[in-house]
Amino acid sequence: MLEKTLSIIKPDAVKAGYSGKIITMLEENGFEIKAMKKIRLTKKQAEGFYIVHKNRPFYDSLTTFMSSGNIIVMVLEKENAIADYRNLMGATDPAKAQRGTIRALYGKNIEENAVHGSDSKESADFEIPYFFSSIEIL
Ligand code: DGI
Repeated sequence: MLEKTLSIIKPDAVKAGYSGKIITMLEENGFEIKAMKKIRLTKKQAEGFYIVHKNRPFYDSLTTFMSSGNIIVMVLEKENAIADYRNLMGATDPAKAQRGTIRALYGKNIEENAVHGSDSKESADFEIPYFFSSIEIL
């Protein structure tokens, strides 16, 4: 099924200059970029985005990190986009991510792990409109 998913290039990867390489990987793997912008989240906006994690011990650290620098948010489209992009990202901890995945190549540690991707259709339905209105999506 043709699906949309939300992708974020996180502050660590934007700062390190990996954005272009990551976008190339997305295109080479068949993802079409339907919307894209570079923004910087406030702490409150990062907290709202990660609200499902509000009771996790790393919530404050994660949202501080996500608001520490510029990010690139994208809507990606492809057959089976949600699961396929999760596979291309690799495991949350870059040290455990399969070789050749974005996190294995460009992630630093379990928090500064280069990219985000929606983990389900329900997440994508919350995350895409968090950043984009319908007229901003091709
Ligand atoms: O969907 P993922 O990004 O792979 O992972 P997740 O939904 O379990 O967690 C969301 C983000 O929270 C993850 O990309 C990085 C951060 N995180 C997850 N587990 C830990 C963590 N950060 C720290 N510091 N420690 C953790 O154990």
